[in-house]
Amino acid sequence: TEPEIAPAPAPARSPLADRIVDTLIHRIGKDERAARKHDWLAATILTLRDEIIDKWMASTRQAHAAGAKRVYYLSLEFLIGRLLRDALSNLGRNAEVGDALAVLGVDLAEIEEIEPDAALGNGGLGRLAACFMESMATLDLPAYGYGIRYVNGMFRQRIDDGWQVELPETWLAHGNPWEFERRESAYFVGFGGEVIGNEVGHVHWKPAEAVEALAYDTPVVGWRGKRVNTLRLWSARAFDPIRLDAFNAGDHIGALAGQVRAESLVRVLYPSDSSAAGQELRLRQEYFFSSASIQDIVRRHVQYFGDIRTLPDKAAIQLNDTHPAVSVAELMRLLIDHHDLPFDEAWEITRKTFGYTNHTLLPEALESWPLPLFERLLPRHMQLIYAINGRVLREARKSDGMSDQAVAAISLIDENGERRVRMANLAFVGSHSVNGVAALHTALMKQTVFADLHRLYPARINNKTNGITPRRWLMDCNPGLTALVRDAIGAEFCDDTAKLQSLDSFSNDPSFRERFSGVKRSNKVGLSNFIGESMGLRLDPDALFDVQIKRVHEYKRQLLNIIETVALYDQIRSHPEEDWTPRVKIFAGKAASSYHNAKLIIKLANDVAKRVNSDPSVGGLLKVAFLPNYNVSLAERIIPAADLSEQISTAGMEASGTGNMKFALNGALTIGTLDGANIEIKEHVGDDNIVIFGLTADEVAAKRAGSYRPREVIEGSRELSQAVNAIASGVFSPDDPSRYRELMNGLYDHDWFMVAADFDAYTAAQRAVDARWADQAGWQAAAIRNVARVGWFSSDRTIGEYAREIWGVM
Ligand code: 26Y
Repeated sequence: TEPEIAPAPAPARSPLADRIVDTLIHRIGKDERAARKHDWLAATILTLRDEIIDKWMASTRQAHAAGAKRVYYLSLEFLIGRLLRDALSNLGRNAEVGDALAVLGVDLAEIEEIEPDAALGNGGLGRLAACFMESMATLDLPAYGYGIRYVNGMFRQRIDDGWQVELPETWLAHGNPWEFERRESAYFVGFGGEVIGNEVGHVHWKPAEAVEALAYDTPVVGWRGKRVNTLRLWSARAFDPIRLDAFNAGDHIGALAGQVRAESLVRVLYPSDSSAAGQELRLRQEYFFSSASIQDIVRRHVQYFGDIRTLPDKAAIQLNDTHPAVSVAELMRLLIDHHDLPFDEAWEITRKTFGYTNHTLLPEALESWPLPLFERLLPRHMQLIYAINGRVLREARKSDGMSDQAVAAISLIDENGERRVRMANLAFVGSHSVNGVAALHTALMKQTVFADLHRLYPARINNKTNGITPRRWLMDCNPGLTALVRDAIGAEFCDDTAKLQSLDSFSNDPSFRERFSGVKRSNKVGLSNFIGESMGLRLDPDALFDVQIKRVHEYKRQLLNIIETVALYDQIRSHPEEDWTPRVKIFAGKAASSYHNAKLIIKLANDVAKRVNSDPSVGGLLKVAFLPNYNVSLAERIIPAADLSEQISTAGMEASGTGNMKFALNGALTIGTLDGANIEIKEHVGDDNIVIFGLTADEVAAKRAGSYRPREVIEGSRELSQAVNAIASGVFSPDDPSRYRELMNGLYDHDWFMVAADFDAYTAAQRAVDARWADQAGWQAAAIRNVARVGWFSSDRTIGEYAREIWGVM
């Protein structure tokens, strides 16, 4: 018989639970019974925020009292994701808040899940900015992030019949409980008009139109809540929200035109990370946020320190790529026109204050603006850029051995064809430091895009290899692995990921390997359940999970992976008797809405998935899944469940990559090319714990310069030609057999991304992966060594280097 058990007394409500309920009632206006999940989420965030505010103010006061130098990170993108879990765990309040909510009948994990992602960025560059913000707070650096409060961030991706469809993402639909509107911090930002006065006398810019920039602040909590910094995002509004004269005259729409114009500035994130938009709205966005940020920085400096000439001692401004590069001209304008400094002094202050980070060498992503457009929108800045250019070119001509060609390459104005303003050159000459984001990338910067500028300013280019925050990308997204590691080596790694090193010897411990693979398996079960529920695809958690998740771009070569998948599919079908490794190929990623080939590659992945997944003859040996709407939260789900990390860009083209670091930290093995940070990951984990294949950057350059004939390569490889021909002839697209003909013809004709050239090496590497997988003990040991040896790729290490070597704040 069942023993009789008295019902447990309802646990008493903690003061924290009372505060959450109080917030719910008084700030959301709901009682407990009427509250829905979103109300609980908002009440929890607001309660937590109230507690954060004290630390926030203490951080500001402390920086002020110390007269500290501040860091300003200017970025058009911050790809933050969800904030609640991150903030809770950084404050060490997870359990406490979870318990308080449980007493109220609310599941913390459930409400964490409905927080919308703040997706104010495209990909790597925006996510890096978010990791950096967290690390700057963790390292107790007084720092501000500046960006735009887009109403619509990164689009939501739906897959309709295999095709990407872009939908607006409305992350602000339920309000944003994290942010504070700062009505007192508003700035005038002008556009167009004319410049009055001349170089000698006092110059004054009279803009033809203006908007007001309005600040919204979000707290950024560092690890252990040591410090809380500010992410300040600008919104825009018209000075006269409504023109009453026009309204009264019956022009109801025209009366609101100013407001609409202002709002259009902050409406959308440009969803491309590969080809510069070149549109007026983009330049307006760049200037809008640069001007507001620089005005804010200058105002704060003058208010705290009195003398604008000490700016470089008290402010370090980092430009996240060239998107905020017009800030260089904006600071010059404020120093000269508003603070009456002579040009030379203003130039010295400017250069000492700015640093510039380059994130891409792709020529089509290098920003430049048609001169007439720039001049019309920013006439005073155009003058200043001419003046800066005059100085730089004089220096260049004086320097030994500068050819006319080199001088032309250094010029801020591109004179080939339509004249354009080169933003990378402006950022370069306006900064005391120019950095790349991985060793190879930095070396290539010196050899290619910036070769002549590097000769003129040889001390300026430096490397800062990227990193990721281990809080979000290990401790928060992979609690199972975190607990296991803590049991094995203690908790010190939570404060210093270099300490993960002590895990290394555990790779030889069979019982630890067992537990390690148990954690991985349970993460895989979790992901399988998610995929089962969301897309109705059943996966075997014991198969090898082979993952490529990132923006879809030809240089990242999802196509190489898909073609190899087709070849493997073919092999399995023709040799079913062989001992194939069961694999799940997982893809996710968005394509820029105007990028035809990238969208076609998404369709191809889906077409291949459809065919392979419904073919009983491959049994459970191969499955393909394209997960829709890749974002930060989905990455947090997938990465802990990955066995194999695909980092297969054409060598020389991926500046760094940061996904590669996240996978390794979560115990996946990398299959990759010698590109970006893969090279440094290989140096850290050791040659035996990574699978490298393919052409080097030098070999790619040589092939491109020489006589590379992809057609011969394809025809020379039976597996490759079979796969390419199958795709080209419509085997995967029976409803439209010619769908992929052009895409495949591109491989035959030029193959810029070396898919054919690297195919055989890639296939061989994949078969080597199969062999390694068969030796589970060896695989787990290598995976453990990855975790133990990639602590160096923490963004704390990266930010420490920026702080000491660029910003002078540590
Ligand atoms: C001008 C506009 C079209 C544009 C917008 C966004 C151009 C580029 C971008 C974003 C580039 C980007 O995300 N680059 C990535 O930066 C990461 C962080 O440094 C690198 O890890 C990654 O290799 C690089 O592609």
